Amino acid sequence: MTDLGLVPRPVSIRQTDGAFTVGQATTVVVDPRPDLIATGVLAADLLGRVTGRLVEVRYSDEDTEPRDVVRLRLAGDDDELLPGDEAYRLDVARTRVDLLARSTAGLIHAVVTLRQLMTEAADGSWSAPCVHVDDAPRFAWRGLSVDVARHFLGLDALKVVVGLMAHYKLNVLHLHLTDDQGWRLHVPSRPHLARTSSGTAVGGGPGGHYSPSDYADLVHYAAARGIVVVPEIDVPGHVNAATHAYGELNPDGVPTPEYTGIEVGFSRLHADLPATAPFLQAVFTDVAAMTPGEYVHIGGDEVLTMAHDEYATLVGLAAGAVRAAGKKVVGWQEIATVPLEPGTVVQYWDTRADPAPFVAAARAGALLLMSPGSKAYLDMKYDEHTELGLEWAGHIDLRDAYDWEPTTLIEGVPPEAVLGVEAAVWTETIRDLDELTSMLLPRLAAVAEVAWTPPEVRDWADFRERVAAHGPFWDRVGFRWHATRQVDWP
Ligand code: TNX
Repeated sequence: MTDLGLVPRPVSIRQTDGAFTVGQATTVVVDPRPDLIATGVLAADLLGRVTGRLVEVRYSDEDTEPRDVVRLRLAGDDDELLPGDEAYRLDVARTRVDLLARSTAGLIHAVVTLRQLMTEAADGSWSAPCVHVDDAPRFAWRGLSVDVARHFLGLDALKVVVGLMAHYKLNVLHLHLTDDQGWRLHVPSRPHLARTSSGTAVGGGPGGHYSPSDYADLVHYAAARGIVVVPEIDVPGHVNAATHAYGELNPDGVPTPEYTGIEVGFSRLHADLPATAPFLQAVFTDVAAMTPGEYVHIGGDEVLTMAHDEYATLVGLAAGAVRAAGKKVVGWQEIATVPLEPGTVVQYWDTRADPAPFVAAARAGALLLMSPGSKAYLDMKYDEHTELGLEWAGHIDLRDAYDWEPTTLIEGVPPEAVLGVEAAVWTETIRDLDELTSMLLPRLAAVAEVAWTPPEVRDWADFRERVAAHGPFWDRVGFRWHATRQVDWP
């Protein structure tokens, strides 16, 4: 198990003798169905990149050529797979590789597992050991939240992050698109948001924003890799970029000055201003329209200068607009203090705060997303020597990010209310993709295993051995990463 280096660890894996070697003639074969084309191309592209060969894709519903194929198939009723939409089976034999799943998302997981199994021999050929893998995720929501507001990350960089997420079987990219320091998504009905407030970033960085077509490009790129994008428009605090663009959102009618510091909690909307409700309605309606996924995140965190009634009114307006547009609401843990529709997703983060409202919300029908600051906030420093990052939730070395159990972390939470796990990376101190990956790697791999692998087969000693093989992979791909001394890297 250990020596195969799979992260996250699959539910079950059996190794047999021999290996499959990718040769000149190896092709990817898929059923002739339009929804499998993109997945087949992705598989061929990944195999081609690993091996440096051009791998072709063919469509066929027969298996007349049993040799030298990597066969992707959607399961029928009599195929045996673990339960769930994302389950997959991977069979690597000496002559061929079979990937079976109920969905393209499941097939992508199988492709990723195959890719992680491939190693290069001394003669430059690439092989995967013969294995039988049966696998499925523990949690439905396995996310990464990226703050593109404090520092902007361009579309190309975000696509690299999407690829990295797919490599660890994560399936939700949560984008923190707005904050005091910048507004990063053009919203057609409020054009001044991006026009006036996207050119700033923490410390006077260059800023930037996504046009609707950039955003659609990202959403589709992610979807092809089994990843859904959840946009966050953070209200009713963290709104200086909005109040800078639209003075009507302020009691004196005057735009607030731009902000490039890193304090939190000072900016706010006002429930009693006539512009406020139409603003929330328009923005969330537009953002929902750009979102093929089921969820829109309304923020709701760190509103430090508002009476609770007004907070509840504003959260209610934002949530109402999201629901009216046919989407489900996600919010940070603070929204647990207001009445929520059942099925609302509440995201736990603040390990310093009293969890009682959060527990009560879960008991009343909310779903819980676990992003504990002290485990899953990958902008925390690894240790006191880490150059980048913050420290408010403590230091998070690899083992801290690995050794925790989402269903028992908070006493009194019903385990079945836990929808999933999400890592988060805030970018007050992080300026570009290299700095970002230096904080994500290796810890993102740890959080991904917490989210994917059942607790019975999850084990730190085993993980630290498996993850060691990923260092050379990150080097090969060109990711900057942190070589924590908790692992004996090769
Ligand atoms: C808390 S997490 C915040 C963010 C900061 C982050 C820094 C959350 C909902 N709010 O505004 O960027 O800490 O770690």
